[in-house]
Amino acid sequence: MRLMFYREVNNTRIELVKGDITLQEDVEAIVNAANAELMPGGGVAGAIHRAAGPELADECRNLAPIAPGEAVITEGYKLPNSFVIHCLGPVYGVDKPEEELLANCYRRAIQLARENKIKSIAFPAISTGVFGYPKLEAAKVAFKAVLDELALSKEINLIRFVLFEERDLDIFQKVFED
Ligand code: AR6
Repeated sequence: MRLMFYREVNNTRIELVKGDITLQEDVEAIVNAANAELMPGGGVAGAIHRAAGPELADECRNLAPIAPGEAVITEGYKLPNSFVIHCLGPVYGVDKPEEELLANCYRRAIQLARENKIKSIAFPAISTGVFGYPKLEAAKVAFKAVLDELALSKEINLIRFVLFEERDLDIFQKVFED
């Protein structure tokens, strides 16, 4: 994992790193870019379920389906994290209004963290893979949603964006610096 950039906002450290969401050992909760059925699938969801083991899908079965913009929380099982917060992002061009639905994912995830006394969370770039959300637009929505939510309380210590590809890190960094 490579720390690229950080900033303090209202008592919270916001970090950008290049890395794998399943290898964030120092955060209490990681966020899954889930599907509606909360089943393994590809991308982030596949990686998280593989690392957590089959008990994660067992717990998820009782919580599915979820709608775009919604989030649910489970245990982390074999992951190094105590919790997984599963968010369903919008499919770009299909689930509308997509900005609002994507923002809801980030905000709801942070709210669930707060409700569960979680102080550190790592997010992937929700909806920017299979769901086709353009990265630059997604980065803008993600930061705004996180900043809006953090303005409401000081309880979260760390929010980390974990970008899988160098190019995505560059995009998120540019938006973050603006
Ligand atoms: N760690 C961090 N980021 C990752 C990782 C990883 N291990 N793997 C991929 N990414 P996606 P979505 C990046 O497709 O667009 C699944 O099949 C990836 O480069 O995982 O919300 C589910 O089952 C991309 O930028 O999520 C759903 O059906 C970003 O994470 C559907 O895909 C999100 O890619 C969800 O699609």
